[in-house]
Amino acid sequence: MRILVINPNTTHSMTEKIGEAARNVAAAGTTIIAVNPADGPVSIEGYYDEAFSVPGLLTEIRKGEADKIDAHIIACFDDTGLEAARSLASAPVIGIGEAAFHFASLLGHRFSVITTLSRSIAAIETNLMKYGLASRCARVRASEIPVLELENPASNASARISEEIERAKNEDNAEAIVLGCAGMADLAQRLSLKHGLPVVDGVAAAVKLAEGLGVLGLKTSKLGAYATPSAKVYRGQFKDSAP
Ligand code: 5HY
Repeated sequence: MRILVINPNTTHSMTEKIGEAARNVAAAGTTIIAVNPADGPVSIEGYYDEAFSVPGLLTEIRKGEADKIDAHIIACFDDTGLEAARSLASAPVIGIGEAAFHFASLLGHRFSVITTLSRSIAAIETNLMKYGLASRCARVRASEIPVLELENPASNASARISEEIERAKNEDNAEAIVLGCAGMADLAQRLSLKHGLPVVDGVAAAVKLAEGLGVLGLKTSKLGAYATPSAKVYRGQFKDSAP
């Protein structure tokens, strides 16, 4: 099967890292195609960046559908544009945040999320409520690391995340940890060994869920919420985006 992994920000080095993390866990016979839009923010930190990342994301979804991709993964922890993408796609669309929450809920009674900046917390908490998993999350914590600092080998990102993991264990009674940024995908295994509890990366979780849905031949329901958008005129710069 072929899985399209879309980094909705426009930082190519992060797309490469995400693609590598996906390929590291992909089953034999699974091809990972990692892309990012040409237009949009270099990183997504809060609601304003999210809004401007969605048009480029949907362009990549549309291309994937035309290419008959077997599944799409939105590799931004806020699951940016997830519902719109599902409305456009027939193949399954999996957000790495939703995937990670479900994996963590299978591994412990309560988990904590460690994301980047405090401004990203609200969207993650809102998604947990939307997905019905807020009661399983002890706390969403910010490591106060800007997203692109995760691309800097000289940064102390891993150490800052480790500090928050220890706080989550001691203060939240967290039994599992979710890494709240696609850019943390390469840290999960090392942090799990260091801190002695499951540390879930959403990219890896999403790949395995996509493979499972693909093997079962399950696709996005087009009844109700994710029904194909109704035909209408779109004007201006989005005139070619009309359903
Ligand atoms: C992400 N931003 O996974 C999110 C994480 C965040 O550019 N990729 C981004 O901080 O919201």
